Amino acid sequence: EPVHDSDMFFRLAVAAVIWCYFAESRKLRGTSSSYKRFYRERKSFLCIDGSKVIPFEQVNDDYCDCEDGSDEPGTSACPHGRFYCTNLGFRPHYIPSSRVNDGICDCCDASDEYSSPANCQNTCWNLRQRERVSVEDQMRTLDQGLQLKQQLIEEGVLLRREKQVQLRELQQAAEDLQVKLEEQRRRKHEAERLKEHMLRALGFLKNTTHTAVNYVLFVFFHSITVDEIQAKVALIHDEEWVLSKDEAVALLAGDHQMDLKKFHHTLWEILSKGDSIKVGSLILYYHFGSVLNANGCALIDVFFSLSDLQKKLAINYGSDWEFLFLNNQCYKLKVYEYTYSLCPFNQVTQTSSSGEEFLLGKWGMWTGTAEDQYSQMLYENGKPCWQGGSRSTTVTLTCGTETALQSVKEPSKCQYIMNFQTPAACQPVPKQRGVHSEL
Ligand SMILES: [Ca+2]
Ligand SMILES: [Ca+2]
Repeated sequence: EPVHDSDMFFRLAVAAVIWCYFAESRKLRGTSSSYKRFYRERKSFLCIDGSKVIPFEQVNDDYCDCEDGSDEPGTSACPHGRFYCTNLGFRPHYIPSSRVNDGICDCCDASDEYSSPANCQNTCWNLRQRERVSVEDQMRTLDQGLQLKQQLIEEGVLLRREKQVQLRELQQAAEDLQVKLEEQRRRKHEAERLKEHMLRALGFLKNTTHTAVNYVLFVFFHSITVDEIQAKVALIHDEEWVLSKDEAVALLAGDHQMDLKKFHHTLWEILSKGDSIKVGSLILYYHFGSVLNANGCALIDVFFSLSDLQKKLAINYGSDWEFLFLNNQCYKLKVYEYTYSLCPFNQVTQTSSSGEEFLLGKWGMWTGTAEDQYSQMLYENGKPCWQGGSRSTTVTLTCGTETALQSVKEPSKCQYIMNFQTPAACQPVPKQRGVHSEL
């Protein structure tokens, strides 16, 4: 019957269209939109690496034909193949083709488990929502962090000004004391000269020769020798308070004797400039011996304060001095039986529950990236390690609304990693994650 025939024809045609559609969707399974053009051919398929031509039926037939796995984008047949998760509504990405129909949901759109007992649900929308909330949280933190940073910058300016005033006051105090000491020395010198004249007269009178003349000469020239320096100058260099002969000679500018006034001037220069490198990164403590009095002691105190302040002001506290407030602060974190302490621009220590303290590094330098050098700090030359070298700590700074030590790890022996959060580390341009990346 013609009616029956046409009905049959219509049904066949619909079936053919549906079959073609599924066949095509099967052939395109696991490919990204940019790669779909390789799978349009109806007769044959050229492996994407160009190595082989195969009949088009062999695409996604669950048998690996191409070496690059390009004929099986939607099955797990090829060992090096990759499957494209479209993840509509979230981020598309590739997974190794071995994860196709392996019973574990990998793509948030569940497309990798099209023929498996695993009952995968489409979670792309949830993921997107969760990410949006997280991004909003981050943006809020950044906003607050930047506001706090602005306050820190303003405080930094005041703090810096305060320290500079302090520095000038100390310099003035040192100069005043220096003048007073000079005056005292001058008076003493006068007295000694008188004494010397008398001794000389006495010496000639008594006809005493060598020793008296030498004594007179010493008092007259009022110079200082290597031995005297070793006796009167001590070095505060960790535990050692000893000045070697070489160091004493270095202080006398390579000579074995120096005019006392010139020597005092040299010492003053070294101390006031904080130029302790000259004598091997040491701080000098000058025992003025019998000459030392209240003014001398005060001068030494001023020298110490000056040198300390100058060293602190020489540190790089950020482009807007936003990290200056961290000076003289320490941040602690307890991890198991250890308490870690980060004192920025000073040192990092680890204290065990028994109270034993280890130095994990002294302030070294900023070691951040080229675009943000203030994203990382290095503390080095800590307690020596038994296998050589010394302990060191790398501190990564991240943006946050509070200033706190967040985590401590020891990824390899004697090498510590800390995460430190502070508004001072907030940067106006957030590092956006690649929302549209395909992997
Ligand atoms: Ca195949
Ligand atoms: Ca899977």
